[in-house]
Amino acid sequence: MSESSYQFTRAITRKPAPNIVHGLRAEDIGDPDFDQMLQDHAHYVATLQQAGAAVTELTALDDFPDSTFVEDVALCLPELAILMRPGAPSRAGEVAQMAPVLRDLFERVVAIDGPGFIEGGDILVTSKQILVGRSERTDSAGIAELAEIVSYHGYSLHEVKTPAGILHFKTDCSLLDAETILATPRLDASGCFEGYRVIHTARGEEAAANSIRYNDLVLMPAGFPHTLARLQDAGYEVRAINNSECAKLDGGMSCLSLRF
Ligand code: CIR
Repeated sequence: MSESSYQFTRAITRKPAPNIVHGLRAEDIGDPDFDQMLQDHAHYVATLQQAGAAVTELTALDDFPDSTFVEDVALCLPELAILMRPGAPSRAGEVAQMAPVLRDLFERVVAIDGPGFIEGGDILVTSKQILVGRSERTDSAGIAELAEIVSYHGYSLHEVKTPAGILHFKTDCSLLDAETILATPRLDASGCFEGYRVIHTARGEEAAANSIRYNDLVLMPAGFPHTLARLQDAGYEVRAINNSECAKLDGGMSCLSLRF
C-alpha cells in the first residue's frame, strides 16, 4: 500500500442537484445556498485537477439530495472498487447510480450485499491498514463483509468506533501521509491511531479534520487558520476551499470525491 493511500491519478465527483437543500443533516442550521455550493464545488474539482487528478464529473441526480457526497457509496482501492451499502435509507439508491461508472473504470467491482451497512465516510485507508469506524451508518456486519473482501487483496482491516454524535469516522480525521493523520483530539483520545504521528486540529476548529491529501496537496475547508498553520508548519502544501454550504449538511472535503 504505502504511498498509494494518497498518490492518485483519478477522481469521481458528482455535481450537486438543486434538491440538495433537502439533504440529510444532524442539526438544522439552515438550508445551503445552492449557488454558493456550486461555486465551491467547482473550486474543489479545479483543485483536484491542479493536484493531478483526471476528474470524472458526473451529472446531478435530482432524485438523490445527498448524491454529491459520492465518497459514501464506494471504496476505491488500486485492485478493485467496492460498492457500499449506506445505512441512510434515502441514500441506498445512490449505489446503483455509481455502479456502472465504476464498472467502466475498474476491472473488478464487488458489492457489499448485506445484511450489514457501511458508508465510505467511515473508512480511512492508510499506508498500513484500513480503519473503519462503527457509526450510526456503519455496523459490525457491514465492516465484517468488507474485511472479508479486502483480506483477499492483502489488506488488514481494523474496526474502530466513530465517537457518538459524529456522523462518520472521517468527519474527524484524514490521512496526511504514510505515517501522519490529522485528527480531532476527541477522536485521537479513543486510541485508534496508535503507531501513527497525529497532528491535532486546533481548539474550536474540529471541522478542519475532514481534509484530504491528494498527491502533493492537502485540500482543507477554509476558515480554520490555526489548523492551517499547523499543517503548513509541518511542511504540507495546503489549499483552502470554502465549505460553508456542505457543512450545513455535515459534508466536507472527503465526501465530495472518490479518489484512486
Ligand atoms: C449525509 O448525512 O449522508 C450527508 N448529508 C453528508 C454526507 C457526508 N459524507 C461524508 O462525510 N463522507
